[in-house]
Amino acid sequence: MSQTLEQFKQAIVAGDVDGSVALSAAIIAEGDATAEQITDHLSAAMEEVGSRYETGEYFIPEMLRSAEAVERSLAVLEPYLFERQHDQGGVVVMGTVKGDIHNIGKNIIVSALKAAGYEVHDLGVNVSTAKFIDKVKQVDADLLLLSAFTTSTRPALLEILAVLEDEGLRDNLKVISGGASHSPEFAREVGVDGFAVDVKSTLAVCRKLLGD
Ligand code: B12
Repeated sequence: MSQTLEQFKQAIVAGDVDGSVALSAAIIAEGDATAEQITDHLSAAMEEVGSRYETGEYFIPEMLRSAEAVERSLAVLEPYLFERQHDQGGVVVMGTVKGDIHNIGKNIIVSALKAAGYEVHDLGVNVSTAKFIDKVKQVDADLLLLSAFTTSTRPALLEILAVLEDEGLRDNLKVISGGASHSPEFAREVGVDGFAVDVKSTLAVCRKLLGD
């Protein structure tokens, strides 16, 4: 199993869409990988792609091919991931905040939460404050997860928190933020209830805030 997961990770790093889809099917056929192992390998692959981009080894086309490999693999893997759900999760609204279009890390967290048994409403990227608030009300969310990858998203995060407060929605809703460029200090300053850096810590924060 670990060999297939390793090959899967390498296929994503290489931007090999067909290879990563075929390996996703192999992971399902082997049947012994946990949801956490799968999302850990997806994250590690994209972190590697991110650092290759930053060091100038990869350019935007390579990165977008890897992103497509993740997206297509998740489409294959999601039913398998959901079969293995173990938590009785709450209702989650998630999206990338206004002005920000990064979605790879968000999509991985969405899949991991669904796999863990949460009901997840994914609003996509560049999501306005109004859209977040409407969805939180509509589905009576327990958790609002905000992805923010660039530091210029700070006003958007502050606006969402201010509107939630004004509308009296803060008592029954926990807000968690995360994404590249986030630090515990940034999260504290903005005033969210929780912050996490990867799949494992995100699941831990969600469980803690829901009192599981
Ligand atoms: C891929 C990428 C892109 C791709 C995005 C493709 C896509 N479909 O998402 C493209 C090329 C489009 C892009 C564009 C830009 N990018 Co860019 N991008 C990256 C890069 C290299 C990797 C991001 C990634 O996918 N990482 C892999 C995933 C798995 O990790 P992740 O995103 O961090 O997600 C994990 C955690 O953060 C966490 N997480 C994610 N969301 C959430 C939410 C919650 C609630 C929680 C708890 C946890 C959590 O869990 C995830 C899984 O482990 C990063 C650098 C980096 N190393 O992060 C820069 C980076 C994020 N980009 C950056 C910038 C500046 C930009 C641009 C403004 C560039 C430009 N000048 O045009 C534009 C932004 C346009 C916009 N309006 O948003 C900067 C942000 C810097 C800053 N401090 O503001 C970074 C940090 C690069 C850098 N060092 O300068 N980018």
